[in-house]
Amino acid sequence: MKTGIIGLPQVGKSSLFRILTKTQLSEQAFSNPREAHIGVAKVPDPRLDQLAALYKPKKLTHASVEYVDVGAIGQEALKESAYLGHLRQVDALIHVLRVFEDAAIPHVGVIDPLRDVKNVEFDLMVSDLGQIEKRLERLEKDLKKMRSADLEKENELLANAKAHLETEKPLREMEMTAEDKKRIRGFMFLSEKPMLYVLNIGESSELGKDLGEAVARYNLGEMANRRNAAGTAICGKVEAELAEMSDEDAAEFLASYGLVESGLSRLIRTSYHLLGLISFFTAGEDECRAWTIPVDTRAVQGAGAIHSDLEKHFIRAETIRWDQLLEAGSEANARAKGTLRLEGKDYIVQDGDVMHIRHSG
Ligand SMILES: Nc1nc2c(ncn2[C@@H]2O[C@H](COP(=O)(O)OP(=O)(O)OP(=O)(O)O)[C@@H](O)[C@H]2O)c(=O)[nH]1
Ligand SMILES: [Mg+2]
Repeated sequence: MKTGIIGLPQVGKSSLFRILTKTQLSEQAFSNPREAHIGVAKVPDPRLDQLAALYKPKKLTHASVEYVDVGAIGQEALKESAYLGHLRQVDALIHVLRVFEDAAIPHVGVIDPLRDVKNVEFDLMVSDLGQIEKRLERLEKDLKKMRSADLEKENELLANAKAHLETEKPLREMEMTAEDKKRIRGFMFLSEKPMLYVLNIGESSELGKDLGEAVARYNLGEMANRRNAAGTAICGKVEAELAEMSDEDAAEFLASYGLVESGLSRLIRTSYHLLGLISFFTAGEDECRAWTIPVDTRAVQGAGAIHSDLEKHFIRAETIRWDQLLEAGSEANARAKGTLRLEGKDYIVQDGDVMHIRHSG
């Protein structure tokens, strides 16, 4: 699962990418605006950290998400096939918005993130619309030559999508059946991708408060509450400093700003959930680990995320919520207390479950 980082020129996209993925890229690597950079970020998870404190495992493995940093967005960039190609293949988008003031770094017009959101959304929709129109022309010709139920369905769906876009609403807000979604999946429409708006705010003495209020203050609440969208804020400058610190120093630094966690942690988690992903855990003395699965995954498929053999030879999953396990102090205690459950193949795995897969293989 990949998340693309987009935004207008010089808003802090690459800076965010660098702190997210801790990728050491030379300045030169950033000089080609049509080149995409791909990196992996660990998904911070205090629940997993607490399980690790209990088990003291030899190995601790967090979930991870991939991020893609591309050059600045705009109608011109979106006409380039290399640029479009990078963006199409991601599963969700993060739109970085400039709020920080810095006279040395150019920005088009005054600071106005809502305007920037609307402009970029418009560009994404124009790009999708162009693609749809091209396909509709082709379909019209093909349908004249032969009748096909499949092509007719596609034609109708794309005509609906076109009408939807013409009301200036992104495809992520369109009502679609699972079948419709599948039918248009191949187009990889940009405005259909889940969207996280990220306000990159300046430093302040009340950073905790300012981060918390930013989405409302810059009038993004309405946009961020729409279907398949979310909003959050970070302070890129402070995050860059935090990234250089030890965990202890970072915690102290955050506390001095009245924060319990960094904006970056929240951002990663929000983008993880926006992708429709949750984590379940396996815990033991060898390894404590988070496994990534889509919401509504059955236990037997969850087992498959660990190893295909576990899926094949699945018998049952010993399951307990992470906090119940911590409260019990051990699996044996949990079993005695009755909080450890035995779940079958069709159990829907919940975010934060700790599972032990029993298998016959
Ligand atoms: N003051 C301040 N400057 C920042 C912040 N984030 C980035 N910058 C600066 O803004 C400039 C652009 O940052 P980048 O991260 O390269 O921005 P970008 O969006 O990737 O830029 P392009 O890829 O060229 O569109 C650099 O000089 C950064 O040092 C921030 O939070 N505060
Ligand atoms: Mg950049």
